[in-house]
Amino acid sequence: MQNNFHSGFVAILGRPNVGKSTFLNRVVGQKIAIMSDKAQTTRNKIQGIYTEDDAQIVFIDTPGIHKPHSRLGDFMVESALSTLNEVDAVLFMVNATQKRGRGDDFIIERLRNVKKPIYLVINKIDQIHPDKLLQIMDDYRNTLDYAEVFPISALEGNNCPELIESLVNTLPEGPQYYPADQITDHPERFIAGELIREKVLELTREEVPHSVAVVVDRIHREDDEKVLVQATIVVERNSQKGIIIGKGGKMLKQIGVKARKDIELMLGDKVYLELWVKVQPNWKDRQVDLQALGYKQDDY
Ligand SMILES: Nc1nc2c(ncn2[C@@H]2O[C@H](COP(=O)(O)OP(=O)(O)OP(=O)(O)O)[C@@H](O)[C@H]2O)c(=O)[nH]1
Ligand SMILES: [Mg+2]
Repeated sequence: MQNNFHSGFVAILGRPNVGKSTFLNRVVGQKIAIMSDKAQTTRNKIQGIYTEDDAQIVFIDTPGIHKPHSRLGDFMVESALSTLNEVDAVLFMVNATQKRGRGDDFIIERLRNVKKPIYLVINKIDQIHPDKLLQIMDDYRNTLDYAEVFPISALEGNNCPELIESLVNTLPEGPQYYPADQITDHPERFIAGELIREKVLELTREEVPHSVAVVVDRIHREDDEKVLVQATIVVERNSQKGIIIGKGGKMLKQIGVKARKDIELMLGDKVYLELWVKVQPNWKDRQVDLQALGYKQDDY
């Protein structure tokens, strides 16, 4: 271990859609967590590893904390809250454009017993007038004993380097947990599936995005420059299957083209993407299905 190397684990917690995954991707400089304007985009904990010469921070992006309406929702909220036991600091992220709500207060109550430094991170400041920022800072001031308060824009990057510098100084001396070039704990297979799901979130509406899971069945290198990726999009109902496939297969094609581009960026190779669509009624409430689709209790 080098002298004075600082390291530790930092959870990013908050309501859905506040910009947790956007922040994670900015920190590691690559898309490892999918993002969307729909709530409840992230479903699993995802580590994003930030390394500099004398420090390493392992950020843990978590599913947005919400009131669950399915076993999948229970899994998501449980896995987000479970990070509180395993981290050295917490980023509590809120949306500068939203008033503090019941969801935020629920999280605040859960943070009350956390004995680690808690940062209040007010995101999306690019969308508000500075006067509004003072109001929201005031609104949160007495809710917890925050180590620091950072207004940021995860989208544009404002104040993100300062936040990281502050974390580096707060974290204890410790080992480098991961090699300097590793940016996530999840395999390419997982991220490829997520990138496909991201396109479904982008291109569909209403209940469809929440009813979709993606399983990558196979990633196979065909030759030096081409990779075959085969994946199944799982939905809950026949009608949703129809929407995903679209008229004459148009929607599935669009999902495929967009996802392929992102997977190529990740793998650095040409990708041939084959997609199937399968109906698995009620998978969000069936424990066996949840496990098979990658939402496992032991992955908390
Ligand atoms: N204007 C603006 N938009 C942002 C910013 N950060 C994130 N967003 C947008 O907010 C939406 C949600 O971002 P995500 O990163 O998916 O949010 P999340 O907190 O991970 O959401 P869940 O995974 O559902 O909990 C996306 O449309 C982002 O582009 C920001 O700093 N400014
Ligand atoms: Mg997210």
